[in-house]
Amino acid sequence: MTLISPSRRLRRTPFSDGVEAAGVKAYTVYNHMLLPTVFRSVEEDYHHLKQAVQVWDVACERQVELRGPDAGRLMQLLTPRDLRSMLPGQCYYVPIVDETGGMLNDPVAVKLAEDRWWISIADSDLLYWIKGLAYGYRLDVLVDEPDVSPLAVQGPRADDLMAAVFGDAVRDVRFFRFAHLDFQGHDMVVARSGYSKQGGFEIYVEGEDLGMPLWNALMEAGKSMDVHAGCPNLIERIEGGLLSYGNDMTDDNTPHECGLGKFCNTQTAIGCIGRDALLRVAKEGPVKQIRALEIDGPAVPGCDRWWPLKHGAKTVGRISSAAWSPDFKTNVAIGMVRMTHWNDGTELTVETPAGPRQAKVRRNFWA
Ligand code: THG
Repeated sequence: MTLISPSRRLRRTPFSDGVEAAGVKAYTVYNHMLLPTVFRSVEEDYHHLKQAVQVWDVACERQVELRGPDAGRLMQLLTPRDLRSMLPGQCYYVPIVDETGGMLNDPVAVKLAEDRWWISIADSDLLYWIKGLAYGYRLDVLVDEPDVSPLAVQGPRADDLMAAVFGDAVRDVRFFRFAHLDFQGHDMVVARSGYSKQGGFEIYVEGEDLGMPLWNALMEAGKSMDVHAGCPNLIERIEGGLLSYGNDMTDDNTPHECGLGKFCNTQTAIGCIGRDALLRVAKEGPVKQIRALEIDGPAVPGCDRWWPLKHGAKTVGRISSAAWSPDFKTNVAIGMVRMTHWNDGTELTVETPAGPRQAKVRRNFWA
């Protein structure tokens, strides 16, 4: 792997100075923005995340803001999840699909008010799809990307660290809800959410001025809690079955293939784009689906292309994410497997760059 060339197109974040001072070792690019991937080592970061608390620069989880009388109508056009009972103060994980039922993104929708939403997007240029729909449907809504940068606090000690900075009220915020809390005289949206299974919060920081003051306040308050800079951890998110758009699924996949059928209410999400296509796959059922898999042998290399899953000479799927799990003492993986071979315990062969390996389909993820 070669170094990344800095440029104005590859956006820095309000927390980049802190990330650099903390000794970031590698970045990836996500929504045209820097996303740290390693601080000490992926394994050390993993153990620390499961034991203590980390502060993550996830500013690359960019917001698409919908503002105006038709914001709610546009939001329901975008997703097959039924939003009718969603209240301001709630966050929903929402599949976004195109007219064929193909996944365009899997963001977190944040309902700020009836007429104001943030869509906290995964790595695809969803802004243009949404702008196009708002224009084409002649909706009374403004669609833009505000300068809002999430900072995540994740790990078993996240409640204590957040309480030290935002006060004890943060402890009462429920999962996938948010509250408005004060930081140095500024109102911030603080949600109990985040891209790990260790628990924690996401602070939606508006503008860049408060980025480093907040980063520094968390680092200072967390000294006695062994706080460290961290980032979404490959091993932990595979164990937890958290999907990565562009890796584990693309616009070729329906939400049902991605195991996101539970976030679709295609019958009642009247008017959503892709409804007819999804009603068909929901009725028939998908013919391939995301599965957890175990890969035998020593640590596999990083998965930067799909690895074929074989049964004899026949290709029956592919692995899209894989890593050595120190806790489970095996390689944990996420793949897409054909129906004929997706049952728990099915033995397959995976063609890794390190040679063929035995792989076993698992019913559940590890977390
Ligand atoms: N937080 C915010 N924005 C994001 C992410 C995030 N944008 C990009 C990316 N992550 C979007 N993808 C996901 C994937 C999984 C989850 C959230 C965003 C997630 N899933 C939980 C699970 O599957 O267990 C909970 C889902 C639920 O029960 O509603 O949290 O992380 N702001």
